[in-house]
Amino acid sequence: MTEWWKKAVVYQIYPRSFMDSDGDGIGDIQGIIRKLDYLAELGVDVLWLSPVYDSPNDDNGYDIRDYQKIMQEFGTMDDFERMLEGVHERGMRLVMDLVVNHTSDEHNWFTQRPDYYIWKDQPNNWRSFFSGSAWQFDEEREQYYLHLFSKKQPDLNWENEELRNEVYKMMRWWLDKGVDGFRMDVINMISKDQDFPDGIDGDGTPHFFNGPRVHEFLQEMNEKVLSDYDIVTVGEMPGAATEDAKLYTGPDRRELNMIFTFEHMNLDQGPSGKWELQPLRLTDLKENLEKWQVELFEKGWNSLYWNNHDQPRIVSRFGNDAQYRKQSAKMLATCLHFLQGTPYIYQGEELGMTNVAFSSIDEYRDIETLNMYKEKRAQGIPHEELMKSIHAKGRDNARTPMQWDDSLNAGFTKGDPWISVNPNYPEINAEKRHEADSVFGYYQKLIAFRKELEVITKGNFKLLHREDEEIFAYTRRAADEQLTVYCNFSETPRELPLPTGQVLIGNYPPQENQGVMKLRPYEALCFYEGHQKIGE
Ligand code: ISL
Repeated sequence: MTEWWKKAVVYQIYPRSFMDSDGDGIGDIQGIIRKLDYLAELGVDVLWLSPVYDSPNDDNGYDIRDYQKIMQEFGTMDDFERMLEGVHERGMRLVMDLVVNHTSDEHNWFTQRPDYYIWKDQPNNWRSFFSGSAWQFDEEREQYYLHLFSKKQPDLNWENEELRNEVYKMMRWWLDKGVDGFRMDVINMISKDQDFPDGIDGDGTPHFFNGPRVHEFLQEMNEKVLSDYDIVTVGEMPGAATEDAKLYTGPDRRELNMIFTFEHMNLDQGPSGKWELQPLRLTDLKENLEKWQVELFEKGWNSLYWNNHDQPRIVSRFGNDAQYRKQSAKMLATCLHFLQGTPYIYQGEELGMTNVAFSSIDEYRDIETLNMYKEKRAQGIPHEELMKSIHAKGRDNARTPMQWDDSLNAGFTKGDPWISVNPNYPEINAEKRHEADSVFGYYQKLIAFRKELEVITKGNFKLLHREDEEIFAYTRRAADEQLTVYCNFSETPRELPLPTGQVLIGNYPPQENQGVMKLRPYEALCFYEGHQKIGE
C-alpha cells in the first residue's frame, strides 16, 4: 500500500460549529456538504470529522451512545453517505473520529454488558480530566465505575476480548462504507495498570498513559482491521514521548501511521496544568519540535498541528492577534508546514480566526471549562483569575462558529447559535479570502508546495540559531534540494545573514536586501535551492 498520507494535508471539521443548514443553531452534515467546494478550493486532501455519532452531548459527541447511528441534530445516515460521496467526488478522503476509550453512560452496553466497563468496590485516588474523582458510585450495582473524563463517559474495559472484537467489528463496518481512516481519541489510555494503584496527588496518568498492553491491543487492531484497508490512522496521545511515538508509528511495528503529541502544546503552562498560564519560551518550542523532527526521521512519522477543537487559537497564543494578526497567522503556518510530517489544519485556522473572551461564565459551553470553574470557585479562587485562564486556554476558543461572512451570526446559522459567534466576524471571515493578502490564500500556497517539493516530505531537519529567543529557523535537505525557513516570532525587526537560494514564499511584500536579510515583525521567509523551477 502506498503511504499517500505522507503527502497529504488534513483539515479538521468540528461539525457542531462548522455550518448549520437548517437553522437550529447547530452545525450539521448538510452544512458540511454545502462547504465541500470551499474545502476543495483550499486544496486539502483529507477531512477529519470530530464525532458525528448519536450522543447525549455531555462532551459534544465524545460521549457516544450508538457508534452506528448519526447524531440527530447532525442529520441522517443518508446525509452521511451523500457527504462521503461528495468528498470522494472531489478527490478528497474522509477520516472519522474513533472514540473507544470510553462510551456514553447511555450506550446500551453500559446496562447490558457491564463487563465491558471497569468496576471496583473501592475507588483509588485518580482524578478525572474534567475535575473531581475519576470514579462514580452506581447505586444499583453498589460499585464504582471508572471515568477518566466526565461521569457520563465510563471507560471501556479493553482487557475484555469480546469488547475488543465488538470495537473491531464496528470499525470494519465504517471502513466497508468507504471511510478512509480514523483519528483515535486518547487511544494511548486504553490499557490500564490492572493493580489500579493510587497516583501521586491523584494523578493516575502513569498508570494508564501508554499502559502495559497498549501496543498489544493496537497490533491486534491492526492485524484484525487496519491492515485490510488502504487508510490513514492517527492516534491522539497525551503523554506520549518520542520513544513511545517510535513504537506506535514505526512501520515494522504495524500499529498506527502517526500520533498527535501534546508536548509542544504543554510548553506554555505551569506544573499544575493547562490553567496555570506561563509565557512560551521560543527556545523550548524549538528544542521540542527539533526533538520530534530528528528522532522520528526515518523511524516513524510526525503529525504537525497548532490547533484542534481542544486548543486555543494559535494566532492568539503564539502569535499576535491584534496588530499583526495576518502576518503572525501566516508566519506560524510557514513554521509548521515546512516541517516533516502530515499537517493538520483546524477549521478557521486558514482564516486566522482568534480566541474569544466572553465576560460571563454562562456564555461558555465546554464541560471541562465549566467543571473547572465550579470546582475552583468553590475553593475560593476569584472569578477574574479563572476567566483569565479560560480566555487563554479554554476549549471554547476553538469552538465558536466558523466565520463564513459578515452577515448575522457570521453566516453560520439563521437561528440562535449553540455558542456565541466571535464578535470579530465582520473583520475575519471566509469571504475575505479573496483579498490579495488573505491568510487563506497563503495556506493554499503552503498546501500546494507540499505536492510540488519532495524535500518537504523527505528532507532531514537542522535547527539554526538555537539560542535565539525570537527567531525560529531551520533547513530541510534531501538529495539536491534544500529549504531554509526563517520565522520571526516577535515584533522586533531583525537583521541576519542572507541565506542562499531564492525566495519561495514570504508573508510580506518583497524588499530590497543589500546582502542582509531584514525580518520585519512576525515575518516569515522561506528559501529554496534545487532542481525545481520556482515562481514560473
Ligand atoms: O490533555 C489532556 C491530558 O493531558 C486532556 O485534556 C485530554 O486527554 C485531552 O484533551 C483528550 O481529548 C480528547 O478526548 C476527550 C475529549 O473531550 C476531547 O475533545 C478529545 O479531543 C474525551 O473524549
